[in-house]
Amino acid sequence: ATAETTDTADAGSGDLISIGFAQVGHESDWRTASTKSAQDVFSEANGYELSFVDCDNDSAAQLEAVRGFIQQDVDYIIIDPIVSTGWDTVLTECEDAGIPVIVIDRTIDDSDKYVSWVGSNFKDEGLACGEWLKAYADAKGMGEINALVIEGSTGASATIGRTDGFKEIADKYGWTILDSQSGDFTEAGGQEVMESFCQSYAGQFNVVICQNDNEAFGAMTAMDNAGVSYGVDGDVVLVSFDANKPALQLVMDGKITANFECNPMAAPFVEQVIQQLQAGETPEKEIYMDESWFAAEDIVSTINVNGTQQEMVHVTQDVL
Ligand code: GYE
Repeated sequence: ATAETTDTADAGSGDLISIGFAQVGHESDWRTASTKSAQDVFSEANGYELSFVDCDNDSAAQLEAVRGFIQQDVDYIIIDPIVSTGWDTVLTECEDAGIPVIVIDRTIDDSDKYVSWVGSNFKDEGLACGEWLKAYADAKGMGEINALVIEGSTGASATIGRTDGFKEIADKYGWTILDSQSGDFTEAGGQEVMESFCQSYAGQFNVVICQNDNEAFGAMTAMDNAGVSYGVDGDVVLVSFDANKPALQLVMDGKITANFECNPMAAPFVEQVIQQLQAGETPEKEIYMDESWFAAEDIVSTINVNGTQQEMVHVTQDVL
């Protein structure tokens, strides 16, 4: 796929701070919110000139986009890395060109040649999901756990963290993960994977973990079509990540049993980093954003994640 560039800059806008943003793509509602956050914050009215590239989930296109920003000689480069590896060469090129890089959302695991990273702890999200499920299953007397996982895009740190976190808890309590397949963080992908799961594991599963809300929407369609009931009154516990508004409504309706938030609004934090750099200050290397864990039923109030007690939020109209 060819990446599409939208350059919102006026020619000769010399006083604006120029920024290139290599975005993952447009696979999910979360992503749409992330893009909007950047476009709102890095507007001309706020003193910025944003070159935005939608990399359409294509790693090669993303490297090309970053190199394009080096050629444009932008002041700062923001990268939301589609995959976590393969970055050191291009980040060295950014460094040699004297352009500071800020990484958002997903992490880069094979290079630290960037100023700051702003995002979420995906492993903690997976651990939280597992610990909540343990408490919920005990409270409901569920017995054996037989789970199916619809993973996000392969190689994305968000996928790796959520998968590892949940698996760690599944191993700890001796649960069975019947299968774990990528739905590519899309609704169509979630539906397709769930359709095949419904055929291969008919009657064998009681938990479905979707690594984002769009996959959960697709999985719901597939389960509806296959006559599988889910949610608080159904046979299958349905869990999701992201907690976007329509998905939280589904939690309130009892269709999604629990949802683990991931905050897409990184841009205001990135702006702080840029303003610190402009002022000659040294920003923090890692900036974690706040997030909450949401449940349809008010039966598990806190869960222990990595040694800290965290609150589960019972979704009501007030939360929406
Ligand atoms: O969960 C998903 C998006 O990287 C955390 O990517 C992000 C994930 C998010 O497509 O909806």
